[in-house]
Amino acid sequence: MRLLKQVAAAALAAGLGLAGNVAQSADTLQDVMKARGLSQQDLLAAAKTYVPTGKRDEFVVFSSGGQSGQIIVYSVPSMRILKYIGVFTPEPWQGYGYDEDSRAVLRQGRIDGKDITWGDTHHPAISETNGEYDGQFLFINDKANPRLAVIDLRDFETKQIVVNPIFKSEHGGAFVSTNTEYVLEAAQYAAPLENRKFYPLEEFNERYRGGVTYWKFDRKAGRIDPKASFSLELPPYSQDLSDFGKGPSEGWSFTNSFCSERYVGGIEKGRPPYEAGCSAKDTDYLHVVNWKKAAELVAAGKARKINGHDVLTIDVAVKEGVLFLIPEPKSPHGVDVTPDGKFIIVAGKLDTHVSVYSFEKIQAAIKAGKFESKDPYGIPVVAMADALHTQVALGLGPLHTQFDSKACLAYTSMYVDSQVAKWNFCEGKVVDKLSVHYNIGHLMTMEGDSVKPAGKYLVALNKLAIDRFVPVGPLHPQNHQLIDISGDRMQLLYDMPLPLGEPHYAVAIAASKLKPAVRYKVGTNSRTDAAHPGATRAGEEKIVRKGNKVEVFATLIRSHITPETIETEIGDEVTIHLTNLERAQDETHGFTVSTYNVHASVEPGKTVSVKFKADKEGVYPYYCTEFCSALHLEMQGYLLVKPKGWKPTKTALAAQNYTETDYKATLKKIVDTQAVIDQVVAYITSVNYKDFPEVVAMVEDAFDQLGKTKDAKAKHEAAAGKKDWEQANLWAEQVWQYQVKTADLGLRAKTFLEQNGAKKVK
Ligand code: RUQ
Ligand code: CUA
Repeated sequence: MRLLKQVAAAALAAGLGLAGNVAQSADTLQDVMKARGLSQQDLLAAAKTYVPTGKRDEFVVFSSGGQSGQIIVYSVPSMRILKYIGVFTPEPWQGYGYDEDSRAVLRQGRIDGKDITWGDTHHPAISETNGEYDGQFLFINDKANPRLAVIDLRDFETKQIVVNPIFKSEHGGAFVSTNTEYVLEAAQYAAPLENRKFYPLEEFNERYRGGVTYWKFDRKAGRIDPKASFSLELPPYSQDLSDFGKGPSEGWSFTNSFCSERYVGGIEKGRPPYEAGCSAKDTDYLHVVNWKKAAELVAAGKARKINGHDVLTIDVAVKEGVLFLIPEPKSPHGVDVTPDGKFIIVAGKLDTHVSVYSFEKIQAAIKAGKFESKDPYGIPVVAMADALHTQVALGLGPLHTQFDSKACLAYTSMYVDSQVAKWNFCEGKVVDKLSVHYNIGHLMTMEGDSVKPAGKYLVALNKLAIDRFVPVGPLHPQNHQLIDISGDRMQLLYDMPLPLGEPHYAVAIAASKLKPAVRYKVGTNSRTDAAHPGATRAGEEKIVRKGNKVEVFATLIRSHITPETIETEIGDEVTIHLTNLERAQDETHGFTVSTYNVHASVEPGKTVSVKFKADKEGVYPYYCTEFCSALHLEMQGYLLVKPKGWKPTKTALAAQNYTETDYKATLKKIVDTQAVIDQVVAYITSVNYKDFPEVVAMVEDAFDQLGKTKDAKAKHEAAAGKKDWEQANLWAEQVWQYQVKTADLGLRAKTFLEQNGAKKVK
């Protein structure tokens, strides 16, 4: 109790309980507890998850976005959502699917000429080096339309989508080998491997097949190399989850199945449904594959081409000794290799046990040629008894297993029991159980798939939320529950609703391992990492017309889009290349043209193109869609779509009639603002600002802005010399605009320095 009180007091000191309407009336932690009906346990949980402003979380989670076809990024322990990454589905904020360059990525995901603009994402995987997460790349699969995507963690953007050449659905991916040589994708519902080929269900056993694809990853290019990838043909057993071996089991991979009955339903014909026929037998098969040897066989030309893709057929795989089966209890779901690579843990959905298979025993049986039988396709079957290390009764509906930083400790989700079981896989005994809400699917520990799990936290990815949150209609959010696993007993800390599809699996990495960029090299196409042909430097903006093709080379910088007018004729094909000239952190500009369904997110340095046919006469405003600066609303322009053969009758724009008095007033404003800037500069240079890289960048940017005043100043003075007060006043106003941006940055830098303990120099 004493300790709890101390923690609670510390939490209060950290600012807990100062939010919301209780803040006015409740000044002590006791008051807050009373007013909000909180227990000591609640406060402890709150203190463990609270991250004060300015501080950051320890882990970053990449969660599948389920039917949204996206990835959700949040951080632990605060469970704050950081980003949604558009993967298989257009995502307007990032311009994903609304600019040409990202559309090119989505187009890679077309299947047989069809645009597919959604995905059912299930399993994300982080790239590994020597079995440890390296934070460079992220992969995720699409179960519905068998595809795999590559996301680069330098910018958290989707770079590539590959379509599985032989499957019609998949599930057991993405999983990576210990040095990310391959990304694995296993089929789910069996189908003929040839594309556009019909065989009746009566020929299921002969013509339908499952399989597993090993996508070759080229780390240097940051892309999958489809030509160097291959698949292994497997029987139509409804393959499911998979995992790569590591350590002693390096070079091998493991894939479950859940309908080795090969049952074909048909309730409309009076046959018992799939669910009955697919769970009739007591066991299904764990597929054990020597993928290293399989890759060698493919390299040696032993594969067959199916749809132009290398496939190692079952008979070759059997003959060459790269494919084996082991029975596993009824309708299993997860298969997870332990961090030491010695054991393979299989959870049987319809069995109360988890089965721990020993890789050593499996190898011994294979080496001795000790098989209990062959399956109908001639694949040798190792007896379960010869492969098992132990079986542990955990409860109802065990699904997935993850690992602790402490040796031999594992956590398994139990769907039917709505519980997490903590157990010891070396000794085969249960250690602790915790109820979760409700019907947990996957669970995930920090870096839990790697050879070095980080422990500390576990997230339960619950399928149902039921009564946990304020109701929002019949469709409920999912519930991710954060659990403290640092002690002997598990402690539930936090419930987070995830309202963007059903996240199946998630992976978490230490935030310190991620090194995302702040800006692109100017003129980069972020989707290809190459120089963008539409890249434009300051002062080189132009509009080029060739026939009916209009190409605009535009730039964006606070707070203007150059050019500010785009004149076209009806029927023109318009391409607008946009380069963000900013170097400052977080100075993203957006771009859209009214009614033409285009949008781009242009981060500092990026070049991106939007394209459309100007097929409707009219006047269409375009503007910056990110609130980037005080004059953001003024970051605008007009697309003019003129009728054919239109001729102007008026040649000058309306004048404002500014006077010398206006000009002088603006000059005064400039002098006053400069005084503010000088004060801020005096402060910044009086302290050790150079010790703060963030501030150095801001100062650079500020002087950048200030540097632009030179040109505008020359213009207003020249105009004043000619007594053209309108031009003089407006160019003077432009000088002031640059000053305002400079001052804005300077003040931000000053605040930063004051809050981060800058010290006086000299
Ligand atoms: S799923 S709840 Cu991994 Cu697709 Cu198991
Ligand atoms: Cu740029 Cu708003």
